[in-house]
Amino acid sequence: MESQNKIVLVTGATSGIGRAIAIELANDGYDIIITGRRADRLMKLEHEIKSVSKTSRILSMHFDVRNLSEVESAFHKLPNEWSKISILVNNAGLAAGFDPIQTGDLLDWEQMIDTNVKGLLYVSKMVIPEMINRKEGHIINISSIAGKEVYPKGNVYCASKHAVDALTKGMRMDLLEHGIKVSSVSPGMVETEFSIVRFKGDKEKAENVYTGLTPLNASDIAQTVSWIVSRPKHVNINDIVIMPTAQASAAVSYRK
Ligand code: NDP
Ligand code: 8X3
Repeated sequence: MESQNKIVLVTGATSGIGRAIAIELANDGYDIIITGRRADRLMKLEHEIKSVSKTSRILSMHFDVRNLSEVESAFHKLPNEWSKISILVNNAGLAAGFDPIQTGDLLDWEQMIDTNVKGLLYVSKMVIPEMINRKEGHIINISSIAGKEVYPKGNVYCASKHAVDALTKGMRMDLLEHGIKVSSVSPGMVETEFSIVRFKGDKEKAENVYTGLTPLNASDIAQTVSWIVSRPKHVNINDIVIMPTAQASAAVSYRK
């Protein structure tokens, strides 16, 4: 199988979409580097993948994407046999808060911009040079419908995902001559820990987001990524916007 022994790095693999992507791509036969801040969850996922996949190697890397020196130190410690990363999935991200701009919390804004935009850049900066050396690689940025549209109270989260959309296009242009593919996946509602994080642990508010409709699940996005990375060498999927059937746009959903 062509995918055998290629190395994938997934950021934000401790939960939701990133976790599902790590499992899906391990099942596809890739070697996987899983990353996130929660070391206990990384360890559990490592065991889970090892117990089901006989062909995939797995390595955990523990860092906060917002902290440049942590990111650099993690990559400098990467064992040589793991240094040739073929696929980077920039997935770590979050929405913090759901407030109109006039009452939004500065710390929430900084957390979203530092994670969704600067964190994506820090990790990409570590991975791109080796891809350029090998003239081979694929970067997949997990953006959002919030990177295409703005909705009320989405302000800074939407701005951060619009930045991801712009960076995806910019990376694709700049890396073109190096044979590196750049794609994005832009989902609508996916039921993960995303809303619990956005509403700071308020489970009722988080559950209300999905009331009366069937949202996407993390595995829907993982299968999409698996399809994107399995296209032939001459084919690049620029972007996939993927929504629940019950959602027509960022702000229009049909609830029973
Ligand atoms: P989850 O909250 O379930 O997972 C978020 C992941 O990001 C966790 O693994 C978390 O790991 C990681 N993460 C967050 N902050 C940091 C940080 N500072 N450093 C390192 N890792 C971090 O949410 P989702 O799986 O839903 O979100 C994944 C991506 O998908 C995000 O970029 C999100 O914006 C995007 N998305 C989500 C949608 C949804 O409806 N759920 C729709 C569209 C896009 P840890 O806390 O261990 O560090
Ligand atoms: C997450 C989807 O609609 O909450 O990116 O912005 S949404």
